Amino acid sequence: MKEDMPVTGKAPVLVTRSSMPPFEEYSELIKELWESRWLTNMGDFHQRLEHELKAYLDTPGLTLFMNGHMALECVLRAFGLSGEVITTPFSFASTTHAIVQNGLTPVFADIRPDDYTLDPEKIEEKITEKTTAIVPVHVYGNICKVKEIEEIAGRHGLKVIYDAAHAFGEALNGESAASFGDASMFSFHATKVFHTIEGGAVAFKDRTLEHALNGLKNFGIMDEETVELVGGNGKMNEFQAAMGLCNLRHIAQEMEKRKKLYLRYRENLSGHPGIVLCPEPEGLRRNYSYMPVAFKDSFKNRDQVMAQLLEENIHPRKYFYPCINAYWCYRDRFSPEDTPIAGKVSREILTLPLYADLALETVDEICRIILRK
Ligand code: T4K
Repeated sequence: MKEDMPVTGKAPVLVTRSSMPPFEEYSELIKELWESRWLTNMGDFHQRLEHELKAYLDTPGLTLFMNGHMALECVLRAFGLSGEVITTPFSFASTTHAIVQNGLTPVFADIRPDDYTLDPEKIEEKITEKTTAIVPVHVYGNICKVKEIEEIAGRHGLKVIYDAAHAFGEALNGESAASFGDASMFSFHATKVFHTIEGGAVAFKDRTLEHALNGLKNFGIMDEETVELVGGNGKMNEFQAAMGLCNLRHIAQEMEKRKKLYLRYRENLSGHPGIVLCPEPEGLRRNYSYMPVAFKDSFKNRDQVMAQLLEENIHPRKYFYPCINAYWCYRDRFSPEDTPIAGKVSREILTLPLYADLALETVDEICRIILRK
């Protein structure tokens, strides 16, 4: 959706801006498609990208999808889950919608107040005899308390499927974000640090999952005469895969550029009472995809900060407000009061502009506006 732009004469600064590979690189690659006429259905670029991403994400199994949401829907389906799934209300709509679209019941547990991920201490009290899985989110690239979550899951025989939409290329103590739990979904949407225009993937360790995921994304068709299961169409096409192959060549520089901006924000904003930045846990290799900042009323109300920035044609976003359990489409089904920390954070947080070609001076300007009385 395009934001309403105030007329200030200045070019708008949006929350993010897609990075593009050099035009010649992409056009050179897609030239092949005019010759082969093989545009989709797991073509050559699709296979190459799967292969390269397995290496980059250090995962034995990976299946590409047309977008992250479809990847999440399909992996939940592939595990044959039933009943209830414990998840976080502090995320993008996709996380819960994927659970509901599978005919499962989401059960919301509250989040941790510092890194906004699902709080392991709140999970156990939500487990019932109907619970079959936990779907935590590495929100803003903050890696969840994976050890604690997986220990609980192990004790109760639950699957753990991470929504790792924000965690591409991250690692914790040398372990890839793709290696946690039973499976992880990554989003390669145009707004992400690594993108395939639209796109996504499921990473997994158990190779038997590959068969189910490949079936689910292609109508359950296993060969020309065998339709093994009731699947849909979730295939990534060759133009998307080619974009991924190009962008992967530049991912290190992409993150390096973002890191400089991210650190500049931190330098400018840290140490101010009432401005809360995410913790930087030791051993976390970040991808610098988001710049979330929480504002306490003692400093300035979040909506006031937002209004001041909008006046200057700077467009941060309220990722993620409202919480999912307060969505209109889920009215009467859930009680947002059950997750008070998520509710509070969603009212305090703002995601500031961050993308590779943002100027350091613009970061400084954004911070000046924020710090203004
Ligand atoms: N789980 C989580 C935790 C997620 O955050 C997401 C997606 C998913 C699952 C699902 O993955 P996908 O199915 O999307 O792969 C955006 C993205 O569309 C969405 O992918 C992302 N999360 C979410 C956090 O942000 P919107 O509705 O805010 O997008 P939009 O159109 O308002 O764009 C935001 C800004 O991005 C614009 O101000 C400018 C910039 N932009 C946008 C587009 C479309 C570009 O620079 N290029 C573009 O092509 O959802």
